[in-house]
Amino acid sequence: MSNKIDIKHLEVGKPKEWAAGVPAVLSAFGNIVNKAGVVEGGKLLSQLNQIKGFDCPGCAWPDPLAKRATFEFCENGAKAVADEATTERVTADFFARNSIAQLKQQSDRWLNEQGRLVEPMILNPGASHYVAISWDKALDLIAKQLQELDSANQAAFYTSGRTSNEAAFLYQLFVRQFGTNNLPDCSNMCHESSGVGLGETIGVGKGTVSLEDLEQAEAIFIFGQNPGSNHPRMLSSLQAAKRQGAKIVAINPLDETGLKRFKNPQEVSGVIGQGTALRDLYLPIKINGDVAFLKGLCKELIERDEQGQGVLDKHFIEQYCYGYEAFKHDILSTSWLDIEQHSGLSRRQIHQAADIACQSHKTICCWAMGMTQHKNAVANIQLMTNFLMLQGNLGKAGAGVCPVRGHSNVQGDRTMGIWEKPSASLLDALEAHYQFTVPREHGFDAVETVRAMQEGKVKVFFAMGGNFYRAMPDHSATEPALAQCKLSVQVSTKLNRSHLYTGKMALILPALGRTEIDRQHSGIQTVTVENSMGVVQTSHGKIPPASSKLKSEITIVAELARRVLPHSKVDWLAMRDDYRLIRDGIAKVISGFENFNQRIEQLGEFVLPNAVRDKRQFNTSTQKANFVVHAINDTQLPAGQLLMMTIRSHDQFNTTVYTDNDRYRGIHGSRKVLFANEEDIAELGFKVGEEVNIQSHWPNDVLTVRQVRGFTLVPYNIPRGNTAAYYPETNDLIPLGSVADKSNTPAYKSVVISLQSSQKVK
Ligand SMILES: Nc1nc2c(c(=O)[nH]1)N[C@H]1C(S)=C(S)[C@@H](COP(=O)(O)OP(=O)(O)OC[C@H]3O[C@@H](n4cnc5c(=O)[nH]c(N)nc54)[C@H](O)[C@@H]3O)O[C@H]1N2
Ligand SMILES: Nc1nc2c(c(=O)[nH]1)N[C@H]1C(S)=C(S)[C@@H](COP(=O)(O)OP(=O)(O)OC[C@H]3O[C@@H](n4cnc5c(=O)[nH]c(N)nc54)[C@H](O)[C@@H]3O)O[C@H]1N2
Ligand code: SF4
Ligand SMILES: [Mo]
Repeated sequence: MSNKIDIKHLEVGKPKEWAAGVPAVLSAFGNIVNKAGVVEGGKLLSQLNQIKGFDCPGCAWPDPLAKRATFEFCENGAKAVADEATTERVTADFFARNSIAQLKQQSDRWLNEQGRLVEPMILNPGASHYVAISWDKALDLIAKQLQELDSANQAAFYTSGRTSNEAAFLYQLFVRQFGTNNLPDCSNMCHESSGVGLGETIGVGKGTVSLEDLEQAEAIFIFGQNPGSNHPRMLSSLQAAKRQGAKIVAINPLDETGLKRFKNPQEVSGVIGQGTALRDLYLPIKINGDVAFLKGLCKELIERDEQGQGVLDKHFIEQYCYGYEAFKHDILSTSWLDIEQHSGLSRRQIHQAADIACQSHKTICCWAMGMTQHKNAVANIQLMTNFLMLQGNLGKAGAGVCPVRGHSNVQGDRTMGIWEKPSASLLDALEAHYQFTVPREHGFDAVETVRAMQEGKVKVFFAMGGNFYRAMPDHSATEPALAQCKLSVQVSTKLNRSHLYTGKMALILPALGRTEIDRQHSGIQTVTVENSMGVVQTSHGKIPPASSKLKSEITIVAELARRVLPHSKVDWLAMRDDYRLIRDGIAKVISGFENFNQRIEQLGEFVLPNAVRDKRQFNTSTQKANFVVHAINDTQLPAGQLLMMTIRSHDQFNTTVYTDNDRYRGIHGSRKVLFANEEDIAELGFKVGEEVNIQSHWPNDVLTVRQVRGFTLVPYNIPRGNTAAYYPETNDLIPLGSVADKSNTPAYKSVVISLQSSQKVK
């Protein structure tokens, strides 16, 4: 494959054969020293993920329980810390110099590089610039706008996943006492399909494995995940598992570097040696071919069992499962032709995967966005779970489901009640403890929130972190929807595009970040988070705040709640002054958090109960683990069309772009690339390195042309008919209505596209 592209700023090299090692260490230290300085940077890295330190604001990968290494972080954790601890500042002067129109011309990367937001700002109706406003005036104004609404349901309260448990709990308490369940969150765009899929099959919307399980597993199937970039310390756990003899299968349209070979920067051999080969089998599945593959895998297992090979765990199926006969019938009547055609994998490849499953007594499935962001994402999750159930791989050591979460506290936020579809038990507990009538009607999720704005049903949009405008699909829908709102509010640490595409009036409320010391009346405060494996742990900020005008998210919620709900019996300000009081409330309302304060004071961390893991108990409609029948989805497209997945580079955290490079995939200097199979490039009449416009196609689309321009064609080892491009530059191609069944998650990874030469259109 010729990889010689060097146009404008873009340089394309060969994808890397191993991950981490010395380049990762250099990048980690380089980043933090450049952005935060030697002294603060060093202090931060020494406290990152330590017991009395602070929790990494990067991803939700867990830390080992109790014992920690001196450096318990990865390159991308260091980048996330450096990005927050930057010494650059976005002041009122900055906003005076830069109009909204000018800022809109800047890239996401440039916006983020301007530094930390340091004082509250307001964009008045019709104004061209943000101007400074005092905290009191800003909060009074929001309170007035909320009180003036005809109904509480005319406001929506978004949450991104960095918010602590305490802030999330207080926030949902305020929102529900205000009177709505309109609590969309980034989960709606992320692992919602996992929650929905697992809820129906095993009765718990979370993973069922611990780090120890992962290291003890005999087989690990990794679906649609790129841990080398997005959960880098997962590679250490995979290495540990390999050393114990585990076999690893990677199911991914891209042969991601991090799953090939890992040089552990914590070990001498990782610095100077060859590293550890991780995956034993790589399956180059077609995008969205997982339902077909999983049905093939289950078919292999069931057929081998029928032939007397004793593959299935009959006892588990009989005692703990429901619906096996119908499932078996469906699987056996699925044809190999369909399976091969729609998965893009050969029967031989599926046979090899089945060999690994059959040799294992303890199998884990890990997955991330490659499974959750498709129309049939819920089917993906359910079939993966069903595959595990066939061999009894739930509720036993070394086995289970492992949805690998994104944001560092996205799982905790849900546990705390950030959910537009709260369970009746949560609402009952809130009502009993806080003595107010809770709203019972379900609220809007992220996509529904945009629709409600379009229809004038939501008039105030309040975001606790994140970059809603940029992270959502379809800016042609989101922009006018937000513009119709009377008010939009962003509680933020860094400047982003959601500060530029706003309601008629907009506010920026600058918040303390995870790394910063949070001092309140009762002293320095501690917060808690829950990682991807259900472990709750403390986090203590370590460096002085970026500005004396920052408020903690908790303070912002408490001071707003007191204004909006003057008759509330909740003592908001007492909780603001002492976060232990919030934890006392959590202990009363959320199960698993009994004696919350005592436990974290004594232990620093604890593991939440999990009925499946702990007791093989399945709290589903049937009280059993459910087998579910799903049809194979069609992955064939008409000639001239390609399927595109939108993915993350190694140098971004969601919408925060650190650099224009993607080291492991060999990309330097530009993010406007489309990875495609070289044969497709030729067949469609294009040349490698040519600049193209990308148009998307969706049968129900309201727009006649949906297009992004000027992307360079990069040949890549990807199945025929498939392409990949970076998020968020391509989000405009995804119509708001293109979502997963049941979970309503945007189908960010199933975008049907065609290409046009950018020369011809100009
Ligand atoms: N450094 C860094 N860390 C992060 C983030 C970040 O942006 N940067 N984001 C955080 C967040 S919020 C999240 S949700 C996670 C995301 O973590 P990932 O899910 O690993 O991130 P993506 O880049 O979206 O990668 C999806 C992977 O799925 C594969 N894939 C796409 N479609 C399919 C498919 O149909 N089938 C299969 N089998 N595979 C497919 C892609 O090739 C890619 O390897 O990472 C978290 N951690
Ligand atoms: N095309 C495409 N789109 C996608 C995805 C995809 O794979 N493809 N992935 C989706 C996924 S998985 C997710 S999770 C969403 C992410 O959606 P979001 O969570 O909304 O977006 P982020 O980019 O993580 O938000 C970054 C902003 O959060 C703010 N921030 C950072 N830390 C803090 C903090 O501690 N407190 C406060 N108050 N603010 C803070 C900063 O201002 C920063 O600019 O994007 C989704 N969008
Ligand atoms: S793996 Fe995730 S949580 Fe751990 S240090 Fe890296 S970015 Fe932070
Ligand atoms: Mo995510």
